[in-house]
Amino acid sequence: MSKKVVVAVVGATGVVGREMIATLEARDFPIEKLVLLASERSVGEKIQFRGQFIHVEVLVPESFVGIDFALFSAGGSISETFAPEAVKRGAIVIDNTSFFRMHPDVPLVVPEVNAHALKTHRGIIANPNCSTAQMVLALKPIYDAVGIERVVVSTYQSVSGAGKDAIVELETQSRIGVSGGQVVPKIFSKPIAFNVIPQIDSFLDNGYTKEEMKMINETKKILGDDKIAVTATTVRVPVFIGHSESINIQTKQKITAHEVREILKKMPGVEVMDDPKNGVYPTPRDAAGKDATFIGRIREDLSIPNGIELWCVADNLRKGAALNAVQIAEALIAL
Ligand code: NAP
Ligand code: 3JM
Repeated sequence: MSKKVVVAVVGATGVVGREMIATLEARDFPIEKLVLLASERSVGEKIQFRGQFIHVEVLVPESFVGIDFALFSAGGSISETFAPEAVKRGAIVIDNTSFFRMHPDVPLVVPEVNAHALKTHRGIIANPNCSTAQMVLALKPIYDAVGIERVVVSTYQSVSGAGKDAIVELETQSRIGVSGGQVVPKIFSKPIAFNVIPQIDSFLDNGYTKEEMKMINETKKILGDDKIAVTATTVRVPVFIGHSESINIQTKQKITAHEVREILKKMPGVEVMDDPKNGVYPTPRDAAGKDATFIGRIREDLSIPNGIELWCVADNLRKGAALNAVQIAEALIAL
């Protein structure tokens, strides 16, 4: 990486945006200049990067003049309006929202899995949903080894996946909850403290939520195989950072738990934590603040001939969002 680039973070004051800034710094991304963009609400805010405070600017189309990479995480409607404006001005957009993910001209990329898809980009590259990103890391080596017929996933997703206001909601409701008061939900449809909510994003006519359909459709696109049957139930749990997933995989050919453990150990981005009798399996507290996707509880499904069960945990703000976006930018520079 010899050339230095100009980077804009759109949604810089959000939880994903702040994690992006920290990730760019931690990975020593070759930045010449960093531009921080958000709404009018953030005018006057300053965010530290490499020991200096950078003023947050209001997002306008002209913000993208002279930008090489624009990392978007300010919601789908902002990406819809401003990503084309950025591309028009010569920037490459790495979009964290669901807006462009299923567009046929937009590569949807987890670099360890399908970096090859980057070659066909036309200015916009999509970052998958947080729950998809960690799951495809677990699926890819199994898919390559023995093929996958069907995946059944249930998620246990932390509140940080719903943004900064959601983090405050869990904090507030937890305090009120222990003191016996009544809580009024705002961000989530029901109280989240001391509760579990089987709804992430809105419901569709088929009975699934949008989040569930994101996991189903994005998994097929990233693995490049429409024939894999995928079903998902996505659930919000009172955890601040770290999404967990119970993943059941029906493979085309038989594979043992031992073999799965061995191929996952070799998968870049994955760390196997699997010695349950000695208390070794990943939890969100193990994954928060880490780059790896952690996998444990690997076992053969007793109910079918070719089935594998596993438990997959990652920091949703890192591999689920900021880290994957920065890895995409790094892969583009290396192309
Ligand atoms: P957040 O903490 O609520 O932050 C939202 C960010 O968007 C803030 O910086 C906010 O700026 C900015 N924003 C909102 N409206 C804006 C506007 N009209 N103009 C300019 N900036 C605006 O949310 P988050 O968790 O960081 O998530 C942000 C987005 O990233 C989500 O909406 C989602 O699409 C995407 N996301 C993706 C993943 C993934 O898995 N890839 C995970 C989580 C989120 P102000 O502070 O000025 O309001
Ligand atoms: C994660 O458009 C919006 O309001 C954002 C909704 C959202 C998304 C999304 O659909 O882009 C919130 C949290 C995601 C995501 O990564 O899919």
